Amino acid sequence: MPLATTSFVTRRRFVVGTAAVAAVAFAPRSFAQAPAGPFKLDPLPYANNALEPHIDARTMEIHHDRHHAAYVTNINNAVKDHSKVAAMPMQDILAKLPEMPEAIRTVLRNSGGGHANHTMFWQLMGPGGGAPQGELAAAITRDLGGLQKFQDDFNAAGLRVFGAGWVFVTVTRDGKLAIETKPNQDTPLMDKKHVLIGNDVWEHAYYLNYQNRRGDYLKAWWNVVNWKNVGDRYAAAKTGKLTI
Ligand code: MN3
Repeated sequence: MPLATTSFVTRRRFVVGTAAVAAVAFAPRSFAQAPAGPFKLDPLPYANNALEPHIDARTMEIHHDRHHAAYVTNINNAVKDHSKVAAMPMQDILAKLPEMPEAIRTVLRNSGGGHANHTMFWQLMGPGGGAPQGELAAAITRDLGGLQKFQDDFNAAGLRVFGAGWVFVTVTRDGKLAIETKPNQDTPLMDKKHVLIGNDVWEHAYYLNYQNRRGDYLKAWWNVVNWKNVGDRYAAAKTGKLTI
């Protein structure tokens, strides 16, 4: 019995150790295998732990370094033999999905949408979020019933997304705001609209900390919205300079 126990523990340690080594070895190799471009994964504009306690460092690391990285790898692989598509900005690809080559259309929709959504998502978050100012604050009052009603409605819409998807605020060229949801990695960019903000309600965005409590994640997320960045996006939308 003591012998069997020792042997079990040793074997278990060995297996765990091997898995850990394999995981460490795998991460850099998966980056190295990705084609060089044309689409790029920008580093997070803040540290992995900058959004704690609302979003934990491990979630940010896996979300950015693995999920988002995989979307970028997928689209770079897909456009390898499609030089015209490879030369297009992502927002144009998504706005013209029905015109894209059929063989890569689904990858462009899922991984291209994922790349656009996550690029926007990292950019609009940050520590020390502040509050909406100026024209943006006025638009929230005018179009969304004020900040509190807007946040309640946005959270409710995020809760209603069945399975994986996103809740967005779209913005028109004249600054009008509206709440909209999409399944999977779809984005209003596919309807030739622009996105002011969006929250990722895929389980990978919150499961480590919140498990099934998506409503708690949606409420906590407002603590990491950087309203200065959102204001910059609003100004860019009104001057026609907002891309993804
Ligand atoms: Mn995600």
